Amino acid sequence: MKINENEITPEELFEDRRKFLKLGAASVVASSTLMELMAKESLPTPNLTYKKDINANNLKLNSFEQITSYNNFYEFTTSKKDVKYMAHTLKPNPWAIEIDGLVEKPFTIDIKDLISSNSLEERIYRFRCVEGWSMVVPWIGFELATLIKKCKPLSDAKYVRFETKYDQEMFPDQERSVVFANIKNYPYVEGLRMDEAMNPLTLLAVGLYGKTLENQNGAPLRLVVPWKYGFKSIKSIAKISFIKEQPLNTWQDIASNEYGFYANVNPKVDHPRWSQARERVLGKFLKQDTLMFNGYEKEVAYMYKGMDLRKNF
Ligand SMILES: Nc1nc2c(c(=O)[nH]1)N[C@H]1C(S)=C(S)[C@@H](COP(=O)(O)O)O[C@H]1N2
Ligand SMILES: [Mo]
Repeated sequence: MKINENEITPEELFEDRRKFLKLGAASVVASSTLMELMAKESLPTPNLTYKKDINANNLKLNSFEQITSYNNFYEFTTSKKDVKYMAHTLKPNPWAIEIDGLVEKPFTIDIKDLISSNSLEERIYRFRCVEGWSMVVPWIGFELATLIKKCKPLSDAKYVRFETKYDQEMFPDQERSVVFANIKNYPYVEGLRMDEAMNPLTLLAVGLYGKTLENQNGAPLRLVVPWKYGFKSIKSIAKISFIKEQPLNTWQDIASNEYGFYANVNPKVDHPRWSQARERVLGKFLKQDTLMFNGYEKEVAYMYKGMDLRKNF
């Protein structure tokens, strides 16, 4: 079995690379078993009641350890491995979520009440970061559409805008702005077109693996849009606004030539600096092909009919 150098998992994905290499090239075939052993760990104690996903696509879940130890959360650091050690400054309880903009009546709801007023379900989704890594996550949450209906948006509300909480005590980089060179880039902002927001796949997640979200994954409330690159899935949401015009999302604001508003996973449209044709699942040795709309073409392609996906990246 011949392995191409760029197909080998980067060092940071290995807890003990040297031990791994000592086993030699002959053990490459056995390595997937080894990787599974390395990734195996105890599951968290569940504290949420939810309806299970039947996992119709038979997706292979990443481990709790993997999902909670390799994170993008720039309010803390760009080091994916360090987020979990820094995220203790985030205090997800109590946590107010403000609903405003073009709605019948703006309101604020605490996360506890939001959770208890919705029936939760598990959604096992593929998750693809624009950087080329991916994972499969058993999220717990409810459809964004159910919240939107309760918000009673007015007819000229065409987009939904999300904001991460702004609190320099909880999110160190909001004060230091080491990660984003400009302090004005905070709070992190994301947005969806109304039909995307109402799509049954679009989830507001409050947990994973049966337990309320770890801080590093965006406690207590984060968006999950499985057919879009991971940066659309904004963490630690404190504000949801209904608006008329397409919002400027943080990454588009920082580099509009590299990150657009739509950010639909598309193996045929490369990032200006790298290919999007393939991806590496966390913990896997070999890369795999990236699927159109991340494998959710059947459920979402109709929303983009007639749109130039190269221009609307
Ligand atoms: N507020 C906020 N949300 C964010 C980010 C961030 O830096 N800040 N990173 C995004 C990116 S690039 C990815 S890939 C996912 C990572 O989610 P995870 O750490 O739960 O895997 O969160 C997204 N949501
Ligand atoms: Mo990402």
